[in-house]
Amino acid sequence: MKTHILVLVVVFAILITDTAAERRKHKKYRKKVPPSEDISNIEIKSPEEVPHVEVPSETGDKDSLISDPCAQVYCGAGKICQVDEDDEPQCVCIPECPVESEPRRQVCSNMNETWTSDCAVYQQRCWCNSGDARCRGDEYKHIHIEYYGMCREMRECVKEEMEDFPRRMRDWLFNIMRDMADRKELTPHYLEMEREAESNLTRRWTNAAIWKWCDLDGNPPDRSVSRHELFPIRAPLMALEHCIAPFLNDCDKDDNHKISLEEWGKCLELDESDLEDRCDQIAGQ
Ligand SMILES: *[C@@H]1O[C@H](CO)[C@@H](O)[C@H](O)[C@H]1NC(C)=O
Ligand SMILES: *[C@@H]1O[C@H](CO)[C@@H](O)[C@H](O)[C@H]1NC(C)=O
Ligand SMILES: [Ca+2]
Ligand SMILES: [Ca+2]
Repeated sequence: MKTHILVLVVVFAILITDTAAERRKHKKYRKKVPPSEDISNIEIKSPEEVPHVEVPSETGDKDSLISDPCAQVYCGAGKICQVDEDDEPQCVCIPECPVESEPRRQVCSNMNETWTSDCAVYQQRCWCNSGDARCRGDEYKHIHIEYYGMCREMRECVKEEMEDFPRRMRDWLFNIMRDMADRKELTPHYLEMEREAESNLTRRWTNAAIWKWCDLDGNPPDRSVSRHELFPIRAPLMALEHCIAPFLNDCDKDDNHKISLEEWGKCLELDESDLEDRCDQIAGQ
């Protein structure tokens, strides 16, 4: 969640410098980093998929609050903040998505339709949820990104691949954790867990697994990872790893649409006795 905070801080900084120049134009959405080609480099965050809450943040600069009512408002995916006639901030659907000619920017929706960009998907969802005539149909109220890139025929995950997948996933999680430690992107708490993972082989996979589970459980941090919260690992990996979807579906053994730490440990084939909730309370905010 540190990354989210970081992103917000950056966006905020940009906005403050922006407002002077562009007083009437309040663009608030972030560009997504294009998905990387190599699984070991995939780095994962999805501010866009955060539930569409409109949160006026409490902290911040009084001056910009006066000059720009939108400065404190975070509109969800597919929306931007605009000031209405009464000078009140309003979240409205993004009027225009950037024109994307790059095929890399394409995304495949849950309805197996290719869209030009993630912005276009969230814009469509916003239109449908606000009764806009450009909505293509009721079913688009719940449209979301299934994976990055154009829609394609997904190769089936065969039994042998599935059997090997937990090991590859554990490896991958540890490598991301290590990379983030190298780049000093972990909180002190998780950095310590990473050190422990480096020095104690029995803690290697478990610490990485616990860390990622805590990291995913952000919205809300209720010690269980919902389908929605899985998006940051699911969508970028789908295009590269055709086993990720069946793997994640399998994790939810009791089929309650949430993954507990115990379920997460089981599907990564970790020893239950090594798994304990060690989430960093501070990072989970
Ligand atoms: C999704 O669309 C792609 C490309 O149009 C097609 O090849 C594939 O079979 C479709 N997948 C499903 C599950 O319908
Ligand atoms: C490594 O971790 C295991 C499991 O937590 C623990 O029992 C063991 O004492 C640790 N070994 C060392 C050398 O710290
Ligand atoms: Ca959660
Ligand atoms: Ca479950």
